[in-house]
Amino acid sequence: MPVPSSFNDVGQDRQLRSFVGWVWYEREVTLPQRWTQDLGTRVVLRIGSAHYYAIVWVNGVHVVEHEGGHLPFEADISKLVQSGPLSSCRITIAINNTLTPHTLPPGTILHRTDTSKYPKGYFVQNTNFDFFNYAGLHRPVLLYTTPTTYIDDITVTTSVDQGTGLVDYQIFVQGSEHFQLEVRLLDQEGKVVAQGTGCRGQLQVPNAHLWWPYLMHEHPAYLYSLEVRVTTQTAAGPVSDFYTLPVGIRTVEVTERQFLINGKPFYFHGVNKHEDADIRGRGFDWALLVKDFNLLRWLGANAFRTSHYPYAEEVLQLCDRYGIVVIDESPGVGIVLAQSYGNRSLQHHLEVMGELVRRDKNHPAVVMWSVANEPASFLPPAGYYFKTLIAHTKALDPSRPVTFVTNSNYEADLGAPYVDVICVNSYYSWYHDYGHLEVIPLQLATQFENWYRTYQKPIIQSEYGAGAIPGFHQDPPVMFSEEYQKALLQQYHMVLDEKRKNYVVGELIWNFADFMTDQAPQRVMGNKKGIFTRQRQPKAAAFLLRERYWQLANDTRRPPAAGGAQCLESGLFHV
Ligand code: GCB
Repeated sequence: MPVPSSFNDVGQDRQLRSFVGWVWYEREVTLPQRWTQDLGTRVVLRIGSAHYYAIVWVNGVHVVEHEGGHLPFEADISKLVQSGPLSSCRITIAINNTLTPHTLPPGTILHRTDTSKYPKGYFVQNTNFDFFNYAGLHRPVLLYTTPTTYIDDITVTTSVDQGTGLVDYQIFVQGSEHFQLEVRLLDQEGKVVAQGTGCRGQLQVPNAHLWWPYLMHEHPAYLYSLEVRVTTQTAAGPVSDFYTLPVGIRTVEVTERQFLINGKPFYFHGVNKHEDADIRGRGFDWALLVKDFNLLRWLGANAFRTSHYPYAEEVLQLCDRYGIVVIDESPGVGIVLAQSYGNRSLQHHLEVMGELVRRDKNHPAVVMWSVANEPASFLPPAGYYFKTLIAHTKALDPSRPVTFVTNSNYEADLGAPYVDVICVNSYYSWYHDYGHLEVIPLQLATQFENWYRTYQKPIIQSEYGAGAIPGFHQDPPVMFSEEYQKALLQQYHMVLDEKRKNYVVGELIWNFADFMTDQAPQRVMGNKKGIFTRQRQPKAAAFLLRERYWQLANDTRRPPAAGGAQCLESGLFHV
């Protein structure tokens, strides 16, 4: 089984494609002698993502368990690999993709007991979300080393005071109480612009280059490098752990009507994505990722939401580097059962937010956390649930706004009082009023007016769209034709253009690309609301959005004629 990849689509086996339960991965590796002989070396096993529940053994010894399919976890395996004569190391990972009312995302196992219809013991996995529950080792599994005294974590927050960038840092060191800590901030030319010592402090950068979103500034996405060195004295001499963190200096703020980045109004014009592609499923793939970034830049998109779970860290690294703003979403999708609002579910959700914030807090591209997508936020326990969850997320990271994405009625939504920005999904003339594009302007305007009147908070149209099967054409437009997809978007745009003068601060199309779903009569080999196909080729709507996004970015600037936006430079990745 290749890693990283979902296991579902690489085989020729129907049962493996829809398998629910335990799968086992195992691999034997030979470690360099220094790793196994030098007791001053700490050896760590890191798993980027294992969907959903994972148990890990090294040389047959249980080392770690993890719940949650979209965030990394690791285990210090030094003692295990340094205790015997072996320089080989057998890594065994058992993964179970079963979703229950208490997992994130939740799901249910339906036992079919009618023996006239189903064999004994028959069950199926049911989910309340609209994407295929791909499973396996979706991201790299790595072995790495540090000295035994090492940098465990860094937290950086930034602010700006009259042109001076302020970089507050906090560094957590493990392994010893006695060490020296040096910190340097370098600009893109490699010049040291500020330095400090000790675990916590503030670096000041006069005339700082701010981190700006793509298309919002001539030189977007300026990144400094924070170099952190922790040194301990050992019998063999000084030993250092050294880490470089890209730092973007920028501020984020929400007012009654605006979303401000560096004090300037920011309008999200972008997409919702999925980690999804042919064959590899949700498996990480550099070529696919760079293709997606080239498409985002071609489109003139300045933002996306990580619908509906945390994406690979490499995705966020590229967002930092290209100025693509991110709404970073937890796997809280499809929370619709009353059972999923109890203490057990809430406790797990709080832990997941902790893992997510710890992983992504230092990315300048991340400007807002989304704790959930389309929960049944009208159910009585939802008020307490979202109040607690959002307060917890703000306590973990006071520097960013927090939201969840709703499709509930504005009067019934019990979570909305706690969000900073209202993110609302709607599918006018798609899931109702089929074919009646003419009702969109009234229904959409009413939607915005109701939400704003009730909450006086900025609003993002966080999903809208229509399915189109590439190559299906019909004029006048009918559903599933490329013309209908375009025409529906145009109706939305008319209202968005009116309301963005006031309090609407963004629009994110559903979806960037077609993606796989469970099999259902209303899904034709997956969800076809992509403006690109699953193979990343444009439908007619992609050209419409491209024209719009470049205009939104700057009325006088047009998308580059033929060829499209510049490709990311080659040789980008030195991994
Ligand atoms: C939604 C969901 C998204 C679905 C989409 C659709 O509201 O948030 O996950 O894929 O609608 O196409 O039905």
